[in-house]
Amino acid sequence: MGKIAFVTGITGQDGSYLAEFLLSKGYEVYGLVRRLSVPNTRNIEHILDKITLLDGDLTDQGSLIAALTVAQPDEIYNLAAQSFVQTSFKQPVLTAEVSGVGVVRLLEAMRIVCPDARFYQASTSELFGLVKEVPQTENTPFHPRSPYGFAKLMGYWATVNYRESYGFHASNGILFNHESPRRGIEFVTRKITDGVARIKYGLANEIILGNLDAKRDWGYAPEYVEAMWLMLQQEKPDDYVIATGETHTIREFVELAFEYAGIDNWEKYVKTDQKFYRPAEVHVLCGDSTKAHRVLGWKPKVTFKELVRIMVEADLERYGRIMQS
Ligand code: NAP
Ligand code: G4F
Repeated sequence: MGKIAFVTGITGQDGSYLAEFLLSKGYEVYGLVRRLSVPNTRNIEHILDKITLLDGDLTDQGSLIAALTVAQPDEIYNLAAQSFVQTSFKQPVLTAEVSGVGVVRLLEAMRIVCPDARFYQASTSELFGLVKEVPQTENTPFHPRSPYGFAKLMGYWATVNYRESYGFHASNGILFNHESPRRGIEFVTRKITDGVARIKYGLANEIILGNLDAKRDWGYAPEYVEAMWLMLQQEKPDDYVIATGETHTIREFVELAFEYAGIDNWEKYVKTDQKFYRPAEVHVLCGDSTKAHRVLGWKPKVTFKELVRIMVEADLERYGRIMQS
């Protein structure tokens, strides 16, 4: 019989790719979804008949216990979060409730319902924040720079503590930025590729951004969800950095995106506005995933240039279809 997986955040970028991946491995997949006034199942529309959705919210303890009781999973992937750093400055308490205390609620539900399941926590390179060294490894000290960062710090340590206190098979994936055509439109990469496609089709004449000098280590999301699964296949739980080891500025991403869309003089179209700057910036992220390569056999394949091309082409195609209809 196939294994059973329970995925929170299944409607998001990573949750949807992970669900596809687990189905391809023969898993029975349950996904936690919260009630929204307008349902948001766009990313999982194509697999809705193959998965089971359960109602619940990371802010509601009882719903997590009830969902796990129904699913009885072998593996739990906690991908749900208030995941947008900019919003976390405006809604710090909500972010702490969902992305921090929410992890504790899910671990408690697991302790009550299925303590022998394996647990994955979606930790983040935002933990490194004001970085103490470049590149960052599993041993680099943390210094989060946002409510999102300090909420995720709680989730990270909750995961380590349930492992140490109760012998849980609980692992943290410290994932650096990873993108795809399913990336939310408010994140900088997708905002750029969506904006470039609009400009190409004459639907817009500018993109307004914030800090173009920040540097990120950007990988391709479908490859990163495989690393999550690999962590839970190990005999022992542990924490792993997942990254490409390359870092690029937002400006470089912009330049390439315009180039792939065949639009010259990107400076003509890109403006900046203070409202997209953050009260505290994470200036540079660059990860060293040597441990993941050594233990999990995981290595990224899609390069920075390929990633930009994939995202630009997807948005051009999408607007092409809209314009034809
Ligand atoms: P995403 O696209 O923003 O998806 C977030 C998911 O969380 C959505 O399914 C959302 O549901 C759900 N969610 C939000 N609040 C919730 C709540 N109160 N209860 C239950 N579900 C809730 O994020 P992603 O990019 O896939 O990232 C997945 C996880 O990895 C997140 O935890 C993120 O913080 C972390 N992470 C991401 C990256 C990255 O570069 N993508 C890097 C490191 C870590 P709705 O559809 O209902 O909004
Ligand atoms: O795309 P971003 O919003 O992603 P950020 O803040 O790095 O967070 C993402 O990656 C984390 C992993 O490191 C995840 F944990 C987190 O959940 C999320 O997925 O911003 C990237 C950079 C920042 O330095 C920001 O200041 O782009 C800069 N930026 C410049 N102009 C902008 C913009 N960011 C956004 N969102 N919008 C802009 O107009």
